[in-house]
Amino acid sequence: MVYSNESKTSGIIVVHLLDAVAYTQSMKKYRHALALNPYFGDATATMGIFPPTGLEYIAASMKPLVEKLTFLDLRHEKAYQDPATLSEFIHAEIDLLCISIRWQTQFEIICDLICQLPADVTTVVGGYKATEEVEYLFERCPNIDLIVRGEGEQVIQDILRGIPYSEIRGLSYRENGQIIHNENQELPAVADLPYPDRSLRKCDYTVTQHGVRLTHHTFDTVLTTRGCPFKCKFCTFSLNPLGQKRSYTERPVESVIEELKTVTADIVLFSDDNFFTNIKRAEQLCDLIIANGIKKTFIVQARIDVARHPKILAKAEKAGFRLFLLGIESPHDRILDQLQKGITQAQIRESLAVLTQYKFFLHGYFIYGNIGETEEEMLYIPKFAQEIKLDTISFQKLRVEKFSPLEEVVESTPGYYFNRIGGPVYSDRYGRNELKRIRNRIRSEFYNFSQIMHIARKAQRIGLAGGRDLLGLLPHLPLLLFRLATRRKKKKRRVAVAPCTARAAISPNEAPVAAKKTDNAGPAIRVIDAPEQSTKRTPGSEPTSTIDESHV
Ligand code: B12
Ligand SMILES: C[S@@+](CC[C@H](N)C(=O)[O-])C[C@H]1O[C@@H](n2cnc3c(N)ncnc32)[C@H](O)[C@@H]1O
Ligand code: SF4
Repeated sequence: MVYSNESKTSGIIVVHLLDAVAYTQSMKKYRHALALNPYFGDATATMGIFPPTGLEYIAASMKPLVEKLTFLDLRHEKAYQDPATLSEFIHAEIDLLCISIRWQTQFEIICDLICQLPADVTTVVGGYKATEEVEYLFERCPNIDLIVRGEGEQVIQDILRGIPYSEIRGLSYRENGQIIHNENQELPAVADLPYPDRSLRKCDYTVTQHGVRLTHHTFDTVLTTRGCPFKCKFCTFSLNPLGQKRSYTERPVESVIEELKTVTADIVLFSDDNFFTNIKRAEQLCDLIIANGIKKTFIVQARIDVARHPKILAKAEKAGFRLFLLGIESPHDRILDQLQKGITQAQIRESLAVLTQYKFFLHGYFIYGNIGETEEEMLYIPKFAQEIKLDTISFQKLRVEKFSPLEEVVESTPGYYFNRIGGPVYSDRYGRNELKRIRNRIRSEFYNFSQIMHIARKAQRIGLAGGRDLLGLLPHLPLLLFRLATRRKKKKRRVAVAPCTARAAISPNEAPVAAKKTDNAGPAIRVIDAPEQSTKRTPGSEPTSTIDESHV
C-alpha cells in the first residue's frame, strides 16, 4: 500500500486512485503491443523523409488501452529488418502485433516478412494498401488474424477493448476457416481523434541517400483536415480504398496548434489534400502560428485558386510557408476540361503571376499521357512550366486508381487501355516506351543548367537550403560517391526475402486458418541480384513508381 505524506484523507484518495489504475491495468487485454512500419531502407528517398503518419495515429489511439507500446520503423531500425531478430523480439515481448501497409512499393517483400513472424501472436494489419488487398493478404499470410479496413482509430480501440469481432464494423477476420468481412464503418469524426504521439519515435526523419545524411533539416507531417470536396476526374485522394468518399472534415485549429508545439522537426508538410479549402480557417491557422511563435518551414498542397487571396498569402509567408505543391496538371484547356480540374490555362497564368510575388518555392504537378493528348502537347509541359515560372515540376503518367471514374472513360475510348488498377493509362500510339521517351524529354528540357542554377539560388534566397547543408555534406562526399559508384556497379541489387513456407502450402481456395499454426520461421532476409524492378509482383501488377513520379 502507498500513502501520501500529506494527510490521511489525501492518502486514502491516492490509494483509491492507485487501485483504480491497477484495476484498469488488469482489464487491459494486451500487455505489450508492437506498431510496425515494415518498409525497408532502400525504398525511394521521399518515402524515408517522413514518419509513418497513419500508423502513428493508430499508435496514439492504442496507447491508453495497452500496458506497453513499442513503435518500430524498420526503415530506421536496421537490426530488426532481419526476420529472425524481429521474431525473437516478438516472441519474447509482444502479444499484439500491428502492421501498416500503405503502398504497392515493397508489398510482396512485406508479405514475405509477415509470413516469417511468429504465428502465435495476434497480428492485425491495416493501411491503404492492406485495405485494397484484404482477400489476398489473408491468403498470402496465414499468420494475419485481423485486417482493419480504412481509417483505423476506432476499430483498433474496439479490438483492444475486447469487443467481439463480429460487432466491430470495418473489420475482416478469420473464423472457423472462413474470412468474415463485417460491414464498413462510418468514417470517424476527426475532431476527437488523438493526434500522433511523437514520443514513441526513436529517430529524426531527414533526407538520407545511400546511408549518408544530406541535410541538417528534419521533417514531419501534420494532417489538419481529411478529405477534399473537389471532384477532379483522375483523383482518388479523398476516396478511401473501399470507394467511400471522405467528406471534407476539419480538426479544430487549437488542436492543430497544440500538435505543432510537439513537433521538433524544422520542416513540416501539411499533408492535407488542399490546405486552403476553407480559406478562413487557413487564415486563422496562419494567425495562430504567428501568434504562438511557431517557427518552422511549412510545405503545403494547394489548388492554384489560393492566389485569389493575397491577404492570406502574405500571412502564410509570414507564418513560414515556403513550399507550395500545386496541381497544374496540364497547359491545355481541352485536357483540363477533360480532367474536370475546374481551372483554365489563363487562370493558371494569372495565379502564378500572383504566387511568384511571394517568398514561395513553387512546385507544379503535371499529368501526361492523357486521353487524346499528342506528343507535341505533352512536350509543351516544360516550356509552359518555365513560362509561368514554376521552380520545380513533377510529371506523372495518368493512372487509373481503384474506384476512379476514369476507368470507365478509358474503357470506352478505343485505343486506350491500362494493365492494372493503380497503373498508367497507355494507348496504341503511346505505349510504355514512347511515354518513357517523352518523360525523359520533359525532364531534360525543364531541368536544364539554368533551371538548376535558378533552383539552387532560389532555395538559398528564401531560406529553404543554405550553405550549412553544403558544408555539412562535404565531409561525407567521398563516402556518398563511393556508395553511389558501388551501387551502380552492382547493377541494382534489391533486398528480398526468402519466400515463406506457409504460403507455398496454401492454395487460394484452401482454408487459410488451417495453415495458421504452421511453423513458418523461414530463412532471414538476403540480398539477391535482381533486375532493376522487383521481379516479385502481385498478380498483373506493374513495377513500382520512380521518385520523379511522387505526388508530393
Ligand atoms: C502524404 C502522402 C504521401 C507522403 C507520405 C507522408 C508520410 N507521412 O508518410 C509521401 C510523399 C511519402 C507519399 C508517397 C507516395 N504516395 Co502517397 N499519399 C499521401 C496522402 C496525400 C496522405 C497520406 C496520409 O497521411 N493520410 C492520412 C492518414 C491518417 O491515413 P492513412 O495513412 O491511410 O492511415 C489510416 C488508415 O490507412 C489506417 N491504418 C494505417 N496503418 C494502419 C495500421 C494498422 C495496424 C491499423 C489497424 C490501421 C492502419 O488507419 C490510419 C488512420 O486512420 C495520401 C492520400 C490521402 N489523402 O490519404 C497519398 C496516397 C496514400 N499515396 C499514394 C501513392 C500512389 C504514393 C506514391 C506511390 C506516389 C508515387 N507515384 O511515387 C508514393 C509512395 C512512396 C513510394 N515510393 O512507394 C496513393 C496510394 C494508392 C495505393 N493504392 O497504394 C494515395 C492514396 C494517393 C492516391 N489516391 O493516389 N505519399
Ligand atoms: C493533392 S493533388 C495536388 C494539390 C491540390 N489538391 C490540387 O489539386 O491542386 C496531388 C497531385 O497528384 C497527382 N495525381 C493524383 N491522382 C493522379 C492520377 N490518378 N494520375 C496521375 N496523377 C495523379 C495530380 O497531379 C495531383 O495534382
Ligand atoms: S486533384 Fe486536388 S483538388 Fe482535385 S480532387 Fe484531388 S486533391 Fe482534390
